[in-house]
Amino acid sequence: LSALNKSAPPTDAKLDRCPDPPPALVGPLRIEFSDPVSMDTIRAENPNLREGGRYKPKDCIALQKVAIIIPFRNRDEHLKFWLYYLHPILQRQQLDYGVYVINQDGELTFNRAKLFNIGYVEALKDYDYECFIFSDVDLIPMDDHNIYKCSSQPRHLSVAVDKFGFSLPYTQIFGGVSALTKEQYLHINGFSNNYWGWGGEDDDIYKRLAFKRMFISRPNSIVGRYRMIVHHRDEKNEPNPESFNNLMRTLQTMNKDGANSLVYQIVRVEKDQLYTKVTVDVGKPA
Ligand code: UPG
Repeated sequence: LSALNKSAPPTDAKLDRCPDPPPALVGPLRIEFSDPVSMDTIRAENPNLREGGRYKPKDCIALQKVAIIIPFRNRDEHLKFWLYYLHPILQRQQLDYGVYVINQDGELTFNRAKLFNIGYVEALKDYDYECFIFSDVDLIPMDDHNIYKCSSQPRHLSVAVDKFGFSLPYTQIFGGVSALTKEQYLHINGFSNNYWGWGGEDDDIYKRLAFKRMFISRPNSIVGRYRMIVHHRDEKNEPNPESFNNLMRTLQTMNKDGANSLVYQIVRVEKDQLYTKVTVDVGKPA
């Protein structure tokens, strides 16, 4: 038994926690979208990833276990840039992380917030994640000091997007890229399942947080710079005509519309070296 013990690889228990801040960060990054990247290149450049887009540092225990949830449909070119830029950043940040692409099946109206709820549930089937980053597929951070982890308050990471002149369009904004711990997410009953089409679902999340007396933490507007990949409005993601009415009723509906009322069907789960893709049927507006 003692001989066996000697030859056993070191267990996590013998490792120290990773340093904070992570020592390998480089600061401002050059982000551009002119040359397409191939999946094979990205796989080759990230040999330390495990199946499903998983990583954890070898020499220390990560400060947090983080699931990154990306709502998705028909944005393969954007996803490639996201994977190309984010995987190296997340590894330098020494996170214990997994990437979950939640792909809405079919051609019916898109539902971003419901896809986030599904991502939360599906990621927890894999691992005991404690922090959830909810990220659009087309937003790339321009500084690796913008750490993809959670804070004691809900955190909004995409504070200075190039499309908005590198400044915050309004102070309550919580769309783009944001981070909630498991506790913060459950405290607001997750997100609404009832925002179909573009707009409003992110403001509904903000209202839920505010009603629960939480406030938004943010990096400064230098560290929080982002590039958005230029795109047109997608088909079947037209502005939601109900969003204003829904937003008037968040306080009345949030306890019964959210994590506790989520219904969906899994169509397929694919594990790639770079991500876990869960294709789901989210249904359609009632
Ligand atoms: N998405 C798809 N396929 C679609 C539609 C949307 O993958 O057909 C995903 C994708 O991740 C995208 C995100 O949904 O990044 C948001 O949709 P998009 O049309 O890109 O919205 P934008 O106007 O660029 O985004 C801003 C915010 C976003 C918020 C949205 C509506 O960045 O977080 O959800 O406005 O309020």
